[in-house]
Amino acid sequence: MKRRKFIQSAALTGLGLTVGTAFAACTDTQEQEKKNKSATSNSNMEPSTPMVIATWNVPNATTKAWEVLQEGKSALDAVEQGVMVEEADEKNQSVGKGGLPDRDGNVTLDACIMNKDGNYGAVVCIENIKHPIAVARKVMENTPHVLLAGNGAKQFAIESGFTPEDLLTESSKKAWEEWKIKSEYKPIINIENHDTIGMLAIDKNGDISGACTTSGLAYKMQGRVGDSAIIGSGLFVDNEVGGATATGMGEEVLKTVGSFLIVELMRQGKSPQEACEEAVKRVVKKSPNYKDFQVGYIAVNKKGETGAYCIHEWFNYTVYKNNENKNYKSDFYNK
Ligand code: SD4
Repeated sequence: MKRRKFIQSAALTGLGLTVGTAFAACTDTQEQEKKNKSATSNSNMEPSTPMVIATWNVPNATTKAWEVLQEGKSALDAVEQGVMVEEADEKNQSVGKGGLPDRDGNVTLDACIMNKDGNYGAVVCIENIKHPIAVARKVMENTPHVLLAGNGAKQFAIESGFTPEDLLTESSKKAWEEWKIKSEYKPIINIENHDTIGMLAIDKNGDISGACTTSGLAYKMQGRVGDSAIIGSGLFVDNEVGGATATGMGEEVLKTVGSFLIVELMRQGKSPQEACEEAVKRVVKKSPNYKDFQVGYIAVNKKGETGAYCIHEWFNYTVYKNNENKNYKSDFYNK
C-alpha cells in the first residue's frame, strides 16, 4: 500500500477507534449521567485534592488509583496501579493484554510515566509484556535512560522479573483475521467500552504524577509508535503547574506536542479547560482533515481544577475526588 493511502486510511481507523468506542462508553454511562445531572465538563472544575482523572469511562482504574492515594501513597504509585487495571483487562482492546494487533498480528504496546520531579520513563513497541507501565517505571527508576524500544524494552522487562506471555486474545485475533480478509482501512465501529488510558493524580502532599498506556491504532504498520509514550505529546507533568494527557490520533498529537502545550498554557495562567481547548484548536488549525479523526485531552492544575476538550462528541473522562467517582462527557469542537 502506498504511504499516502495508508496514512489517510489510518486516520479513518483512528476515527473508528476513538469516536466509536467513546460512543459505547457514553451509552454505558447513561444511567450514571442521569443520576448526576450536573455532571458536565464545566461543572467539574471545582478544585479538590487528592484527586484522580483519567481518559474514558474507567471507574475501576480510577477506584484503584484513589484507594492507593487513600493509603497515603504517592501519585506515582496511584497512576501506575490505576492504569494497570486497564492493562490487565482483556476486554479492553486498546490497552495491554487483549489489545488489537498491528497488521501483521503483533500486539505492540506503548506506555510512559512521569513523576513529581519531572522524571520520565517509557517503553515503545514492546511485545509480550502485559504491564508496560510498570516496565516504564523501571526504566525511569533503574536505568540511566528514559525510553526503551522493541526487543530491548522486552529484554529489560524480562531481566527485571516480568514474565513474557502471549497478549493476543482469541477475540482480538478474530477481529484481526476478519480485518485481514479485505485489509481495508475503513472506519471501524468498535464495541469495546473504553480506550487508551491516560491518568493524572494529585496525592495528599499535593504532588502530581501521570501515566499513559496503549496498544495504539489497530492494524497499524509494524513498528508504528504513537503519541502515548512520547514525553510532551501523550503525557506531560510539571509539578509546579499541572499535568495533561491525550487520547486519539497519535500522529496529530505528536505533531502539535499537545500535552506539553497544555501545561505551558496553564503556566501562563490559562485554566485547564482553556488550555485543553487551545490545544485542540491547534490540532484543528494545523490539520485540514480534522473531521476524519478524534483527539481528546484532559488536564489538571496544581489546585486540582480539571479540564477536558476534544474534536468530536463522545469523548469522556472519569474523575475520582471528594470520595466520588464520576464519568463526565467532554465538551467538543466540531459542533
Ligand atoms: C495512539 N493515541 O497510539 C493512541 C491511540 C488512542 O484512542 O489514544 N486511541 O495514537
